[in-house]
Amino acid sequence: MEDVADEKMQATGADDSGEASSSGASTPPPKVAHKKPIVIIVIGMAGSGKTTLMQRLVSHVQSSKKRGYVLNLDPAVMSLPFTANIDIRDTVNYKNVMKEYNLGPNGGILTSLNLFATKFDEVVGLVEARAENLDYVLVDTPGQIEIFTWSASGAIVVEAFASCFPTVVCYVVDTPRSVNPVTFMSNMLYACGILYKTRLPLLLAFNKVDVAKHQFALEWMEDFEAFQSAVEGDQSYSSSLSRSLCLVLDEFYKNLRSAGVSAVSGEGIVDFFNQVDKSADEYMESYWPDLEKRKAQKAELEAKRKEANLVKLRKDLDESQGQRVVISAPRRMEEDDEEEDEEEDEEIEDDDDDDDADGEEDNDGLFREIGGRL
Ligand SMILES: Nc1nc2c(ncn2[C@@H]2O[C@H](COP(=O)(O)OP(=O)(O)OP(=O)(O)O)[C@@H](O)[C@H]2O)c(=O)[nH]1
Ligand SMILES: [Mg+2]
Repeated sequence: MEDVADEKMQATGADDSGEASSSGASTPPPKVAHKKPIVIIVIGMAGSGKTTLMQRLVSHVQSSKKRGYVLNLDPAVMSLPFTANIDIRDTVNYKNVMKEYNLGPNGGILTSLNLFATKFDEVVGLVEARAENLDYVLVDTPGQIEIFTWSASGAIVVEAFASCFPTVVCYVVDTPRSVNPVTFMSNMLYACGILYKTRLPLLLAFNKVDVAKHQFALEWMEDFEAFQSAVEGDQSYSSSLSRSLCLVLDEFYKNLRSAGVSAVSGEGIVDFFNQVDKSADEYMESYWPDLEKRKAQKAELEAKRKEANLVKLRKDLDESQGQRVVISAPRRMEEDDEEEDEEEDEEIEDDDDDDDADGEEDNDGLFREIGGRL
């Protein structure tokens, strides 16, 4: 897979300048150096323009002589307008997944990503191996936004990157559609959910500004009365809900950065990257120390658990005085159950063997190897 990825990286046209990215706070913690790439995970509703924006970002990275690494995590995309270094479609066959698990298109995409997530440590390993020579890692995702609001795979992908590199979530908003206050509000609720779930810096990319400017959205975010007067005439349930929610979201808006962009014309892309760099600074200042703290707490809990087990073991040894040690009664019962199960299993072994063989064959069919790695 490395060979394939290398080949593809040449195809992206990135040069060897190896320039340091502009990420990092003024005094970054020593573990994450400035040279680490900034990961931009592009998320948004179906049709908001994620893939087109990715194409624009890839071409901007290339033309500004930076080095980028590109990932496609959309298993159902028909054709990509950019070259991906790692493409989920090379590993998981989305149509096979649908057939295999008897799923519709949405379930198929979700399950494909879940399957791919089981291999995501390898993906991050590949990026880590090249980290010194990269400025940006760009990640395209499917329009099934629930992947990032509640599915396990979204959390795995985001956390795997965020635990190694400055990571920024770019939430793409379809600006012309968001002129409707209810659509705007539903976009903001998704973005809010993602912000609080990932705790990462979130950058709103108001896309398609060639069609409609995003000024109205900025006003609604700065002044809730402006938003309320936009929904004033509408007495529907969703409008009155939006009116109430805009008061709640006031605090959330303060934690956001935004940029108006056009993936088609390239308008606003320079400002977009400035905002990305600022978001990466924010990652270093707030997310990274928090991550370190969480890691330390986890290590402390683990050490306490080990110590408690040791104390229990010593006590059992003292009590048993050299006889067989029973660490805990429930465990013993489990063992007894297992022994009984084993006896039963032996009786039906032949049938099971057949089933396993079938299962394995089916699973293998889901994964296509790339260069023997994934
Ligand atoms: N006018 C205009 N159209 C855009 C822009 N960005 C994307 N589009 C159009 O919006 C449509 C959807 O774009 P995609 O990039 O496929 O959207 P997506 O979010 O990747 O869609 P899914 O992968 O299906 O979720 C296409 O017809 C694009 O040409 C933009 O900046 N301006
Ligand atoms: Mg797309």
